[in-house]
Amino acid sequence: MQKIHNYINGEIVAPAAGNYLDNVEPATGQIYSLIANSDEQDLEQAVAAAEAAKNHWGNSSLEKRAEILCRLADLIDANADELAKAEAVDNGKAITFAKAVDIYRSSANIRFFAHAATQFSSESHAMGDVAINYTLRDPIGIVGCISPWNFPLYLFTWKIAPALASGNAVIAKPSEITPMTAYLFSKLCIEAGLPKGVLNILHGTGAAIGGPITSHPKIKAISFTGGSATGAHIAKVTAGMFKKLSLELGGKNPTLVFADCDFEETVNEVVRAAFSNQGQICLCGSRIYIERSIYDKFKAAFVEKVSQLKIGDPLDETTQHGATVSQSHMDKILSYIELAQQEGGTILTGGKRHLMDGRCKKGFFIEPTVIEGLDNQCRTNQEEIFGPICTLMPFDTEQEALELANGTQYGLASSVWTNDLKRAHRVAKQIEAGIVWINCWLLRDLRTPFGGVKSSGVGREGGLEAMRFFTEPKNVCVKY
Ligand code: TXE
Repeated sequence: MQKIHNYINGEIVAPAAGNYLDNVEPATGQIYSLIANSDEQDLEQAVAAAEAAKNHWGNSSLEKRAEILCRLADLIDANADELAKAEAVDNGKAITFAKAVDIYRSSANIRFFAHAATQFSSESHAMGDVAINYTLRDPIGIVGCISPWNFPLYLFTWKIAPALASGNAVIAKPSEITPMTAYLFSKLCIEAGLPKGVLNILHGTGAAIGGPITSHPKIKAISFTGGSATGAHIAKVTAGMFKKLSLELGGKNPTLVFADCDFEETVNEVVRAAFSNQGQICLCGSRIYIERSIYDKFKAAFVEKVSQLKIGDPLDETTQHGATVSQSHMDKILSYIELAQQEGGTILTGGKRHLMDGRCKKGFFIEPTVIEGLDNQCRTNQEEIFGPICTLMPFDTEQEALELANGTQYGLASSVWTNDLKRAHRVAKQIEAGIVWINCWLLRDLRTPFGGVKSSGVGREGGLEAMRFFTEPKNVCVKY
């Protein structure tokens, strides 16, 4: 059976202790590869390699770094079909989605930050004719990047690209649930001529290798995307070590539909916002608030559209809705459907595990599920489910819509659907979220700040925010 190995000091290597985890294909429920379950020994090797590589890489010319990173981006594009298939097998997502979103964005991330590095500049502050301050922004040294399973290569590259482009040596850990494309990517790093030790990829569980990465004294910054509970744990572990921390955590994102929206377009996009990637996107709009005067009309059109989503084998090009990522995640989502009914919710469509024939008969498929009749305070509307479930709720006034939208511990993303320009700006200003989309969803410009407020995280990724996170500012004051 294929083994997924680490990438340390420019080479693909087996884990020192020889421990492996099973890797399951979500669409079939079958083990199809084995994953290195790394530990401290592997980490020490990776840190030693990063230590040896960091100064040379950090002092190399921006053009050189950008050239290597662009070569890596080109290699992702050249291998897009293979990578998309690997992502669909490993994660359960539809292959057309994997290609159009995951793999497309992975190379875009790397190319974007390769160019960002060549354009990055630091500040200067003149003090009249007394002095001039200038700020140096040097690489931090060795940084850790820990990524989740919902966008395996996309979020992995979203972190390592700015870390590398700004001159750091990186220890990266992809999710143990979806390690395959990071493994394939390590081979592309060798092909692209990335210098040894500049990037080290360690596979394994959060407990076995994620924890040791976050607490290692030589790793000076941690960029993490994952669950809020894990983020809180990492914040605690790293607090006393004064590491730089960027945490992109969960969401329970509101979608506000006003009666004056473009109806058809809104229905289509709100379906996409709720169910893309089987609802397993931290940005998905899972609480949908609809102005009462169009509630029934919107509900009917929305439910019809959702019930038409084609569930199928992720490798089938016509599939729109693939498998959820694991048995345990599927069980968690199904338990929330049960809970929603106990809390008084009515299922309008979906509500069950979807059973298939043939290759996928043991797959982890869940029907796209729409629920109404719940209040805002119930657990279904407060907790991040991270699956193909959304709730519909009516509202009467803009003020009420805002109170409902802001009524959770999360504050990552939101979308507002209206043709009233003044209202759009007014609501955007008052929503407690790091990201507000007006009449769109997941329209991304990689230069913009990305991240959340409240329990959705600390810090921002994207553009200059990421370049600043991965560099250490030092002010130099020169008296004339
Ligand atoms: O995330 P974890 P899980 C949410 C979603 C999901 C829940 C749990 O609600 O149901 O989180 O998912 C590594 N020290 N999101 O369990 O555990 C882990 O190995 C260091 C939202 O998969 O947070 C993986 O690489 N690292 C989300 C990464 O952290 C640790 C995307 C994320 O895993 C660690 C995914 C530790 N102690 C889930 N424990 C989003 N914001 O997009 C685990 N890890």
